[in-house]
Amino acid sequence: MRIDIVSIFPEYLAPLELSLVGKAREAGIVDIRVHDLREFATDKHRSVDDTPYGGGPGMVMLPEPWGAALDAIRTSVEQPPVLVIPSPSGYQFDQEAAAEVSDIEHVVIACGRYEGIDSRVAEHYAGRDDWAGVREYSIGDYVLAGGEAAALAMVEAAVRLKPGVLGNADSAVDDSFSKVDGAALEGPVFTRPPAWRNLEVPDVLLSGDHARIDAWRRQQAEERTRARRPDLPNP
Ligand code: JEB
Repeated sequence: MRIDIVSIFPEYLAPLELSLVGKAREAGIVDIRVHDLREFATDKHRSVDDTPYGGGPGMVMLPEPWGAALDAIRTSVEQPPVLVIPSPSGYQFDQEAAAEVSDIEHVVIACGRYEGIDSRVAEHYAGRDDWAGVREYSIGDYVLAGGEAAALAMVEAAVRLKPGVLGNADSAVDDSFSKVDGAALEGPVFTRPPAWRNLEVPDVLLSGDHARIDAWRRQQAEERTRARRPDLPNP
């Protein structure tokens, strides 16, 4: 899988060299390339933004540098990529979306700043038959200052689903939000020591009675889901 990320703050994407995603890159499972949008600005001041038509606060990203950057990436590959645009007004980037993105051979992520990217960029690439579509996604109902933090979240959520990335091949499908086992949150987890600062691990987990342990875990997960996320399915 290949992921190109375009941003005016390419250093913001440095954490993609670390931990799980960094190891997946070293293993050749994912090829991630970060590009500086400003290198595609052509005027004397390397401008990437201008005032919004119709008035209002802030600035909007110019379509020309985005067109130049995205066309250059497209020219460097044979197959049509999917364009992903993080946006506070996007479709929800949930576990299902992460699984879909993890199955795409080439994803290009366009990280905006200011008030976002001129809307014609998404419209243009959605209508081109040498691109495989445009997906605008939001990672949650809060407002970020740009698309980079969202891109980090999306890449990590997608890459960890790739075969060979997790040590345990089964653990990715067993998580909270996986549609495999209903959609309940996971319950509390514990490790050694059995008592820490006057807090004890629940006896049932030390009992060795796996039927009782499974029943307890299911009940804890359902209780937590009811309390914290009444919007989620809970069998
Ligand atoms: C993503 C972004 C901005 C109005 C418009 C733009 C580019 N869940 C999310 N919250 N915010 C973003 C996001 C995602 N995904 C997000 C891209 C951009 C925010 N902004 C700032 C703020 N208000 C610019």
